[in-house]
Amino acid sequence: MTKSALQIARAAYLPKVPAALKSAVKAVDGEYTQSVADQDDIKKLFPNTYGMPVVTFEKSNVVKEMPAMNVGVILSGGQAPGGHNVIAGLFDGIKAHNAASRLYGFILGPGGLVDHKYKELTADIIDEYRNTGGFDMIGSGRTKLELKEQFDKGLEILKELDIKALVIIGGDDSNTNACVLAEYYKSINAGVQVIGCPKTIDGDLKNAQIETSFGFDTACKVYSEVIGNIQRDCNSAQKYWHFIKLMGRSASHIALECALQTQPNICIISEEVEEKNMSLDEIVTYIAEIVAKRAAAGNNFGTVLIPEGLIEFVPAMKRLIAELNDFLAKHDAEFKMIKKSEQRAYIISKLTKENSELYASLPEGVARQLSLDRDPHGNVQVSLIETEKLLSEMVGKKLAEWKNEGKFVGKFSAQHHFFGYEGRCAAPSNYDADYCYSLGYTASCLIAAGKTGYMSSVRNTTAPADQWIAGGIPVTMMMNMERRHGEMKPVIQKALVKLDGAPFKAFAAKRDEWALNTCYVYPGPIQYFGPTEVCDQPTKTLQLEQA
Ligand code: FBP
Repeated sequence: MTKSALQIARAAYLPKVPAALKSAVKAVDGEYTQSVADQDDIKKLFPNTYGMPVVTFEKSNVVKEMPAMNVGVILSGGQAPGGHNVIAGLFDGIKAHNAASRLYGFILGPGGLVDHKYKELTADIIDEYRNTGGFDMIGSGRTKLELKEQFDKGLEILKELDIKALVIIGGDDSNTNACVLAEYYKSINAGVQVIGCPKTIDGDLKNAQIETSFGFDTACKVYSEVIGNIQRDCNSAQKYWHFIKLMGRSASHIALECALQTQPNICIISEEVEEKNMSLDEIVTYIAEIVAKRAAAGNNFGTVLIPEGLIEFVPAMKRLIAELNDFLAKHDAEFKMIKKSEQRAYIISKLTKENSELYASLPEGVARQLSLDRDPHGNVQVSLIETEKLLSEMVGKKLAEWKNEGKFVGKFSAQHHFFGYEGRCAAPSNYDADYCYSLGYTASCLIAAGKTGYMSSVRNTTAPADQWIAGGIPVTMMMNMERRHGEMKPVIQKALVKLDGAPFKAFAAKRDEWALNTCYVYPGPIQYFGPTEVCDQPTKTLQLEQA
């Protein structure tokens, strides 16, 4: 396989790790823990894994002989830069404990465990993938591991391969399921430990114990590079407004981080929209007013960042989608009989007044998306809605009205972008390469210490890597009860953008200045070699949160 010069040089990069992991370690148990909420319920549901102490690994002068052990690993959900380094760290860790230990990767996500699809990960395979982006070493998938039958089927192959520990690398849902699996295997004395690792570019798996999910750092840096490039283009030609949608299924952490890195004219934060109960029209008016003010100063250009999940945070849209879901589920046959050209009018005539008016105000394409393309569960596929086009069309319409009224004197011409897949498999930044390798290595230490139901944790990551703290957090500690598909379930709390948190406050303090003036920052591409202030900076979000 032909490799780029960077790939070849990058393969030799040695990730920086916490000082404790450079020698033999001892596990130091901290205080016993409680779940973040609903303690009685969670305790009842996890009798074998509830309340365990936080673990920290410290340097030990005693090198203990560990028995050889087979370990399995699964990549779950969307790709995130650094996944291969988690596996490399895990591999090096179990080999350091005993050279005869073996690592098996389950193919294409949790489904590989259930369907018994796996491959042994040997040193030559691992070396091929060190410091590379992507999940292609073993692939990933979105099969949910949640049923007893799946757990039992998985146990068959774990027994066959003599695997004593399983590491699940995933987001909040996958780690919740990892914990349920840990509890189940412990309850039946299966002899299999389960350890989780925090992954997702969305950055929404974080809490008091987990500073960040891996991949967020690299993905945001890739998007910020491109946003910076667009801003320079935009500032050079001074003729376009760029509407840029950024990935992040639900939370707006990516949009916020990119705004902090690039200082765009506008960035919408979904959590604020929900908190302020903003309508689509209010969002459009907010954008149009900035466009008009900049135009009045002769600046017919600008940038707008839009989080992918925005639509579902607009309370009125949420209500419209809910009514549409119910209505179309009940009247599916009747709806399909109606001529395409008449479907829109039909829906407008059937919805309640508020929803009908909102639906009628939507551009044709978006309205069609809402009523036609549904997922297998009958839900609107909101991620397919081109929010960037929806907003720019509505802004354009409003500005045309204002032009007639003499309130807008400029030109408005829009370009659209969606950045998501471009960043999910990028070569991990130094931060992610180091963080991921350390998470994987720490997972091996948790396994060696006999732990199960823990998430690998590496903290203090705004300090130099030497000072990072490796350990493990009981997953039950991060859980609360939430309604999911009509049932109360124990889940890890999803971390949305906190409006009283330092990153949002830093953005809110500056956004008016960025809106009217042109304060663009051009972060440039991720640098893998060079001075530490260029190569090793964590995200602004993390720096502000930890300050
Ligand atoms: P994870 O939460 O599984 O890490 O995935 C996040 C994500 O990248 C979202 O940002 C995005 O909405 C979604 O995956 C896209 O999913 P898919 O890869 O299935 O198209």
